[in-house]
Amino acid sequence: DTGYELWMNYKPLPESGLKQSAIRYGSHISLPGSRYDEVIRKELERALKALLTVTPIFVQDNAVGIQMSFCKDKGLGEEGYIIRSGKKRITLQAYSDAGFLYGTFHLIRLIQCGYPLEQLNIKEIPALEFRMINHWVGLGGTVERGYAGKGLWAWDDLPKKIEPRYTDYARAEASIGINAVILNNVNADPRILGHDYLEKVAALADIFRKYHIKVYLAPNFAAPVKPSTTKDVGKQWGGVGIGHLDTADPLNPEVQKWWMDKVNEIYSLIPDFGGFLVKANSEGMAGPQDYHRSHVDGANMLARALKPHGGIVLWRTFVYNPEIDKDRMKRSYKEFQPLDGQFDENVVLQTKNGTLDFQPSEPAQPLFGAMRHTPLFPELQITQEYLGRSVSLVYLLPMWRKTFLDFDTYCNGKGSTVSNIIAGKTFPSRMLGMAGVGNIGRSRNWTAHHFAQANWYAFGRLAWNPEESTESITSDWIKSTWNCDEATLEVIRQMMMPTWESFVCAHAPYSLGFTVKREDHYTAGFEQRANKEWHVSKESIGTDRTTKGTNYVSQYFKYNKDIFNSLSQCPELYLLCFHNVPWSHKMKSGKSLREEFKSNLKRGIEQVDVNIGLWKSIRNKIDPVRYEEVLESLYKEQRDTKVFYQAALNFFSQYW
Ligand code: BDP
Repeated sequence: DTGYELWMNYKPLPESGLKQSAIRYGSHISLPGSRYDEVIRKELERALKALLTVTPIFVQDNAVGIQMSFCKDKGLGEEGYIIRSGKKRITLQAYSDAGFLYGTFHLIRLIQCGYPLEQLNIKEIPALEFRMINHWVGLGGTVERGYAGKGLWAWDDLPKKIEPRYTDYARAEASIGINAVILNNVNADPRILGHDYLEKVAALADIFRKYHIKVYLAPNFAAPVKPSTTKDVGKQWGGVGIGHLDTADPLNPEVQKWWMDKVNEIYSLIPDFGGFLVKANSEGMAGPQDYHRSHVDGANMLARALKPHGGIVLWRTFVYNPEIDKDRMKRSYKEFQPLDGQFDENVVLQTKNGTLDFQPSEPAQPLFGAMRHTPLFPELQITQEYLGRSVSLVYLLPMWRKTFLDFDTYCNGKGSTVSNIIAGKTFPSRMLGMAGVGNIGRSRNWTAHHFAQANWYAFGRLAWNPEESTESITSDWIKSTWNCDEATLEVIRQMMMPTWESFVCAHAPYSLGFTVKREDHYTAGFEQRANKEWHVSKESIGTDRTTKGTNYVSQYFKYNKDIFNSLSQCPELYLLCFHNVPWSHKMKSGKSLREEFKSNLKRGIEQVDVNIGLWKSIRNKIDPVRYEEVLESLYKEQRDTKVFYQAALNFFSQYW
């Protein structure tokens, strides 16, 4: 095994009653006559041959086996399905084509993970309609914040050369319910909209369509501008536009026409193109504010070009400006909240889970719950930019749950959790979705660290259902990636579950943001960051964001504002993000902050040590190649964590 198969690692199931019953069902299959029949047939053949050593016979109509057919239950929508079983037959029903694709992968998962098949009564409808992966791939092929090799798309070879890997990629995404991919970096090279690149994009779209995946692009807002006159627009690209205009002002009719024409061109090549993801007026990228226009002007202009074709605009809210706000955590809310209700109906605001910037731990972005008339899609970062790259084993699902999805915003009183809000349960929303910044590259096993596959998997399952239990997502991943052995399951679970917490203790204690070097976001950067990003002295540590400090707390609804504002009530996880705390402060453990901080710094090393021992204990259960590769990753993590620990200790000792 190399890890290439990901969680679709179909291996013969051990002999058992379950296997026998799966064989009975799996021997005869009737397909529904859907757009995805070909893909479904191939997947079932592949899975059942490997899992059950059965070559299924495909029949027209069957009284035994697996039967797929359309049903009239409109409520299932475009992607939902029902799986039911009786003694002789499993029926998979859907109202629309894609339901069969997702239902098939679900059924395979049940067989692969050893669930009993006799009494199935499953109804699945995705909670979110847009389940998206963002690829920060540049046109040169490198992936911004990617740690698994170059980007998947071999731009130079496209559209002529189609790699089999593109299909394998689409299959992997479909298997976890992803239905949208943004192909290029949000720090967008304008050339992505050139006709030559659009043809490459169209070639990928042709493959992804077979798996019910739509493609989107990240355009550069300054694209309409002539290459030569754009020097000041958009620092990141030196203002290299691809158009013929002198301006990208969204209210200029010529600019609007440029985008209309461009969008028409895109749809002539890709009729089901999804839309645009835009990073504007953020970290030097061009945007409407360069022309004294607002985010609304910019987003709506693009939305109007896409509207006739059914496309959408995902406008990012990741903005900060140290020149205006001393506390950069305040900017996004200040800039976007007042615009609620002004965006066109096909505009979504794509918003990072936390307020700062994908730190190991941070409180949820207060915009969630505060914008009732604008759809907000969370942007989670699957790639471990600040969480140990593809070196550290850090399982992100517990973080996504605890710091984000389960966070109760109190926007409609108790129970207004982020997961309820994003699923449209707290107040209605025109569009529901979730985006994840991918951790995938050309590395043989896709994510470099075998365990980083789990974060990709968990994201997909969460995007389908933000309330799916951590327990079932985790055990499904382990069983379908490694094996169904009880000891394997238990040991791997024990390895994964505490990793986020221990990583935070060792790298960003109590949500102290930015502890790594600016250059790499990986090695210890305390000297660089101290008393710039956060305060530290011999007396105290942390940033005062209370009403007496930067007053960031006031962006939260009252309940949370009061809790975060109070030193005694603030969850300790967020203590140093909200408060400047004396080293002598008594923690819940009874220890002083100084003592607890110090002993917590060691938790990173302790966790790796434990994980090495655990991993070795299942040596005979794991295939040799992956066993060795994981062990090697753990040793590298151990070395790097020790170096980080030493740097932290050296730095903080000056203040203790
Ligand atoms: C930061 C990354 C940077 C991204 C930016 C973003 O360091 O590479 O371009 O976020 O999300 O975390 O736009």
